[in-house]
Amino acid sequence: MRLVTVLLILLLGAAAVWSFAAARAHGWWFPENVSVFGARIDALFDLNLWITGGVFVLVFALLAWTVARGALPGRARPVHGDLRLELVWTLVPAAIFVGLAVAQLDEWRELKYAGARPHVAVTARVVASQFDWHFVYPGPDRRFDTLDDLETTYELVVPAGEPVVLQLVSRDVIHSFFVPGLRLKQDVVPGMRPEVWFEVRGPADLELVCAELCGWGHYKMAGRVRVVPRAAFDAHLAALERAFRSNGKDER
Ligand SMILES: [Cu+2]
Repeated sequence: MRLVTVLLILLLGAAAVWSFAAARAHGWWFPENVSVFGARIDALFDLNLWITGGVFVLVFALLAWTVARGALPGRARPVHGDLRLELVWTLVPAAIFVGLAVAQLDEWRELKYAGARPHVAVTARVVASQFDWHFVYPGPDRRFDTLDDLETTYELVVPAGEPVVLQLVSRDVIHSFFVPGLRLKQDVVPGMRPEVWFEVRGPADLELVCAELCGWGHYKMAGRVRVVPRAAFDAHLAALERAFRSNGKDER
């Protein structure tokens, strides 16, 4: 019976490790990264994955060893108050976490600090609400909350080859703006207006999802981010403006 348990533990551990290797090989992974920043996020993700994977393998090996050895009559020994052990399991994880925190400081600063982001105007405001995404462009006067703002839904069009800054707003509860192809995820918290930025070199059509369980319709809170050349972006804005000025007469 003990042998079966040990084998099951080893099998389960091996299956888990295999699933990660197979996932990449079969494309059950993130979609291809198109953001100029994405490779650095992927490197951090891989670093985390290797560390947690190593700990996972270690724990499963230890578990199998403990079951194989500890179940022998008279060999199991209860441990109470082992200071050395407690120091090890406190200090080692603490060192790993502090190391990870330090390792990602540059990425955090460049992505999250308003002062470190590219100095360009906000391209669009993203408005999250139960259960869809709206996008507002500042219009010809380049200012938000004026009468010429252009609003659209579902599909956000942005220019390629230049930094894009988005301002995120929620109308109700906490949502999360997640574009896997950009390796970009940011919570949208009511009462706050976080800004995110990214840059994509060429045209791309990306999936946008809400990554925060925000109510019964969370599953359908999807959209697209379409990255197009600058000229096509300008044409898109011009078309939106024409539709807006025609007062709906252009729409059939
Ligand atoms: Cu949501």
